[in-house]
Amino acid sequence: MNSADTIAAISTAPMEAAIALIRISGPLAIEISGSLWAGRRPVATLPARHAEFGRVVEDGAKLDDVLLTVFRAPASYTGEDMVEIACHGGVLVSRRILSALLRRGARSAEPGEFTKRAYLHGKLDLTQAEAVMDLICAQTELALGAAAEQLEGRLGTRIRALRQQVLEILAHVEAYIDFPDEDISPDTGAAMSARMASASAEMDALLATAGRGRVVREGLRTVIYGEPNVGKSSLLNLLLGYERAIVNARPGTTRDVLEETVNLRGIPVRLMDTAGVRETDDEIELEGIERTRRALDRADLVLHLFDASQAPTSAVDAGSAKVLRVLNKSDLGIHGGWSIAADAVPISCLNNTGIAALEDAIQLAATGGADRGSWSVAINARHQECLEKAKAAMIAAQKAFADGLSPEFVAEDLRASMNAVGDVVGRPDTEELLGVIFSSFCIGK
Ligand SMILES: Nc1nc2c(ncn2[C@@H]2O[C@H](COP(=O)(O)OP(=O)(O)OP(=O)(O)O)[C@@H](O)[C@H]2O)c(=O)[nH]1
Ligand SMILES: [Mg+2]
Repeated sequence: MNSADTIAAISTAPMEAAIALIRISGPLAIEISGSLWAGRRPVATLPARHAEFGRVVEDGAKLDDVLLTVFRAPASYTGEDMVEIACHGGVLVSRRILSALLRRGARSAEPGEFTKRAYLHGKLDLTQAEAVMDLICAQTELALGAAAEQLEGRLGTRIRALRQQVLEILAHVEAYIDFPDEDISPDTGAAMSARMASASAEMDALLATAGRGRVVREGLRTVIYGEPNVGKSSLLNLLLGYERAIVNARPGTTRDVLEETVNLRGIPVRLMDTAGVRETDDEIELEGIERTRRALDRADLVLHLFDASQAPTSAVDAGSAKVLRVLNKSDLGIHGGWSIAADAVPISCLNNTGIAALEDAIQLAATGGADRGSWSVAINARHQECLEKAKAAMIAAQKAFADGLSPEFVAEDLRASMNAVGDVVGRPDTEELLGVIFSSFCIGK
């Protein structure tokens, strides 16, 4: 798959900085950059992967002193001829060099186009290309770790093994299509069922990582919920480390949902402080309470805050979200009605006590107790969609097989399952899919 045109972009962030990097990729990368080069040796003769000092000049005018590095196909990020120009940072210098390159025939790269070319030239599979984006966006060590593992190809390897597994089952079934006189012996039948069950189990195991995939990419949606005045805003401020929300002795202080992300032991936690829930006629407060309910609907975790010194009140209905009971104001004493179990954590925002135990409980709720190592595979929403399709087709195949349908039907479902698994790492004919994935990238990547 050859990309005919040559693309260029500034790959570093558009702001004041010491250095900016401009990338050029495609068949004319060396020629175009060579036409603007004044150095000891011509660009075309430079050894690959060697930084050469020189100048970028256009029509006799020097644009900047730079370091230029040539990469020759296929040994480059994109798999094409590439040139990287490191110039002085700052928006203007790098833009002037980019404009000069565009005037000489390069085209401005689209978001993610360098990585898309890397994929099209077989340098990365789709899960790795997506991991590049995850890596750039990672806000915590856990997210970074998961992205790095995916970039290493850990998920891709498992997906290819699974696809191979389904392919082998399919090959067996097709053998019976080719030799219709052969009956499937009971032994073979049992072995086939077992193989399908095992492929199905691997799909389930991968699908089970979708929750943590969402947490590492989007953060754990954590709603601080409770009656007015129990200290919700105080808890947000304490976990954040600064006075983000207004704290006041008057009940009904918080009206809007305030959201801030904290890095809690490597886990990105999206904390939402909400309006206290109570009966009220105040229109603004009612709107606030309505917003609290909506936040609750989309929560992964609810920190249900109580005033520990008061008698226990009823539990919140949080749907599928996990609920942790947090007994604040424990400095005022704990009411006899509370039984302190693992899911009821006493704290005091005033005295800053119990916070480590609360963090333990949040961490446990987020990870289910799994250690960091087991977070290395964490599928994203697109992978989940592919694998759900694969699973549904595999179930259909298992059923068709168990019902003794003719092997053509079983084969058709198996093929659909195999293709859906393959879509996770990408098949070369999925142009539309590629558009969706790479358009979310930044330019220059
Ligand atoms: N004694 C004691 N007081 C606390 C503690 N935490 C918060 N408070 C006080 O409780 C009052 C209410 O605190 P907020 O954080 O505004 O409570 P809230 O739940 O956000 O209240 P609303 O926004 O009105 O729903 C303030 O006067 C805080 O100083 C605590 O641990 N101990
Ligand atoms: Mg508040």
